[in-house]
Formats: sequence, C-alpha cells, structure tokens
Amino acid sequence: MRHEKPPYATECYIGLGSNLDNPAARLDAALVALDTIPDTNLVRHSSYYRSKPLGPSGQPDYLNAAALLACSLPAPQLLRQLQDIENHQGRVRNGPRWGPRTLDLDILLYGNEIIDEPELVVPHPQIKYRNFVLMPLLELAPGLDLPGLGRAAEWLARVGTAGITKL
Ligand code: ROI
Repeated sequence: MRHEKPPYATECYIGLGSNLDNPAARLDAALVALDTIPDTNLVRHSSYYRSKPLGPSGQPDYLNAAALLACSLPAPQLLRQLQDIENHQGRVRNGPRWGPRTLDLDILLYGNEIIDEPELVVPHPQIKYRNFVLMPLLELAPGLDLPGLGRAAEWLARVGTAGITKL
C-alpha cells in the first residue's frame, strides 16, 4: 500500500548542542540528518552560538543552535529518530553527567503540547534556565510562548546572556 503522509504537521523546535569532535561539523551534519527524518521537514534553523559549558569546567565550549521542524510523527517516534541521529554521530551515553558530548538533540517544543512521560518531558524541563537554548529559539521565533511557562523572551531577560556569543 502506498504510504500516505499524515495530513498535517506539528511545529517542533529542536535544540542542538555539541562540544566535541568539530562541533560545527557535528551541527552541520545534524541539520542535514533532521531533514531526512520520515514525515518531517526542516523549516529553518538558527545561527550557531558559542556558549560556556554548563556543568563541570575543563570541558570545551559548546556550539548550540535550534531548528524548527514541520513534523507529522508522534513525539515518541520523533524522539527515537533524534536518538538514532545522536548515535550515528558517535554519541557515547555512559560519559559523566553533564560531561562533554559529540551531539545532543532535544525536543524543546512539540507544537503547543505539554508532555510529561518518564522518557519525554516537553517543554524541555531546563529550557527556561538556559540562555544557550533560549537565544537560538528566540532567533527563530521572537514572540514564542512556552506552553505552560509563558513567553520565552521573558525567561531570557531573567536568565541573561552571559557566556554566549552568536557566531
Ligand atoms: N552547556 C552548554 N553551554 N551547552 C549545552 O548544549 C550543554 N549541554 C549539556 C550540559 C552538559 C548540561 N551543558 C551544556 O547537556
């Protein structure tokens, strides 16, 4: 049977981060890979941002970005696709907590949905505390509302922009 694309897509915002193994190349490759996820299109992505590591010091600075996807997959399937991309790019999951990483892909927002499952919490629970997530997100959608949390711009005003540079 011919595969029918689902009739409508959800706007999903993805956070990208890398601080190992040529981070710019890691993000470039991740953006290409995001566009190859079934029933999903990459609509646009932010600039890359250099950010000081949150977590143990002594690790390299991160590159962060955000991407907007039009996605017809249910959230758990999208999560699995993101984990596949991370694994293909050499992500090692047994490193130290908050240690360096080749590629991190997080579902920041899935439409206006609030998801609270053991394997997936959306909006991403740390979104409002992290300028390296909020700044790229706001570049994509300056008026963005975080479901249940209020305006992204207000959170960034609270968090501030220390330690992050737009490239
Ligand atoms: N720190 C920065 N600056 N950017 C990240 O993407 C990032 N990701 C993480 C931890 C280790 C918490 N620190 C980070 O997972």
